[in-house]
Amino acid sequence: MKYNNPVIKGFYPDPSVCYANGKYYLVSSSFQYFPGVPLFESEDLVNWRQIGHVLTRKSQVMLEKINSSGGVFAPTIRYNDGRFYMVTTNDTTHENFYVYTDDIYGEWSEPVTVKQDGIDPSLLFDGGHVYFMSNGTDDNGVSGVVQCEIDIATGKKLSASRCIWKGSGGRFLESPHMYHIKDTYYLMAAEGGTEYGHMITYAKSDSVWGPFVDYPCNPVLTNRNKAPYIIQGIGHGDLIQKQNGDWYIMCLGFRQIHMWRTYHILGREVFLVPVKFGEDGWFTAGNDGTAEQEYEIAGDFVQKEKKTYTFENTDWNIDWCYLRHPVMENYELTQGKAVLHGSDITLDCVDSPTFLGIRQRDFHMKLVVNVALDEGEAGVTVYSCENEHYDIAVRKAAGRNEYEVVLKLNIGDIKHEQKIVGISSAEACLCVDCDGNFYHFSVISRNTETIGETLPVVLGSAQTKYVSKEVSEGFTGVVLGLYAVGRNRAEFTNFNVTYTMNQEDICDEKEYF
Ligand code: 6LW
Repeated sequence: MKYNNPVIKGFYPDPSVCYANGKYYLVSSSFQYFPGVPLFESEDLVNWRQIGHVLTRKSQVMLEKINSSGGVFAPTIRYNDGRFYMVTTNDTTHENFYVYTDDIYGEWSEPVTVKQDGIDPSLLFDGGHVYFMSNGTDDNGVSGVVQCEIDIATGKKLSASRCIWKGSGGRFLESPHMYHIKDTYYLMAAEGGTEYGHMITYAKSDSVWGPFVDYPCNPVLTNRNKAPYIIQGIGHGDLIQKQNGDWYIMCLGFRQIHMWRTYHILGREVFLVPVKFGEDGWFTAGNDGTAEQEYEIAGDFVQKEKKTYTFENTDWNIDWCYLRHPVMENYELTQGKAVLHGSDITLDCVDSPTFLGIRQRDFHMKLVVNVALDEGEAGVTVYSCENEHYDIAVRKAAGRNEYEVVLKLNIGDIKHEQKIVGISSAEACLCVDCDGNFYHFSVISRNTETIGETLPVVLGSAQTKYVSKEVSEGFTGVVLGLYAVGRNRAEFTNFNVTYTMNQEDICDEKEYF
């Protein structure tokens, strides 16, 4: 059957995947968001269901006031002898650590630290040995893919850290993963940086310590010369064999907001690309080394996609996230309702404002939510980071016992109140529409009779590109946040995000020019 990429939409970068007991499991980076490391399950590699997070306790990860796009970097998931391991870097504290669990649906252990330099750690369980590799500097000061053997019970190094591969010459060698397939060790990595030059390269050897021989046609997978094409930045992947014997790379990539516009807002998403091994032991990937939107996969199943997200059909612990370590007393989350208590911490702070977020997963989107508050300000933020975010909110007017709805555009040092509309009560229905190129903001105040039959008051529009990663920098994507600021109580109800169109719909040049 045919499937479409991305197979997981929205900001879920740096995918890593393993197989255990009839299912596939996938993790992705989470940076400053908590809980850390989203965890997914699949039976076919195409349909993924988030089943939780790996780092669910503050004791497992330090996120206090960490910089945006710092914190939890690229994780690797592996399964060995009945136990799952997730190894990652806290880039802010420069620590590599792993946690483990024997129950994929349960809690994970406290962190075990490994004293090796670098980021993007990975593990190879091989013949009773456990190898730990990362992209960093070895004990002799040599940089590249660095490896040591560890004691998996303690994380202690059993050998020196040695540079085993320096990549194929691209900048930012990262995401090393080692595989022992038949008699050969394959070392796969990413190079080129996680932007438009991103690529996957590999080398092979008879020994886990090398020397490694580069694949003669590196990069094995990249979209760096594929244009005009909306899927870009293909890189950082993990190799996985399906139970029918077919091989795939699960990798990250991003979708430009338009074929001719080099901006991306949804973050780096998860792509599934077929791999073929040749007689000579080298493998190829995708279509002559590029990743396409559509592929065939063996199996009689359909690709399902959830188009609507509500309070009722999402799980507070799975679909939603917080910034850094949340003050949980500020959140009362019940069936069909989120009550947020604001603090003095605003969305501009590198801290933990009262913020309950859900990733934006596609370009064409309509979000509505009812907000009622007593004091201060509460609403919806289209959040890239503390510097770039668009906010629509109900707030109490300064010095008066009246309420208003405000649209605030924050683009770097430019902080602008675009429009203020008075409303006759302390509640309103806030609406955010996205068409790929613009966010459109409007309000339906609650004293109007029926939402469906009343024309909303338009507050304004803002270009999506200013909350893109090309402007805002860093490694995340847009998260739609419900927020409260001020010592207040804000009630959010009737939340609904509906994705209305497919990416193909905005590939049409006519729509932009
Ligand atoms: C991650 C690196 C990367 O550590 O981006 O695309 C960095 N790859 O491997 C942050 O996600």
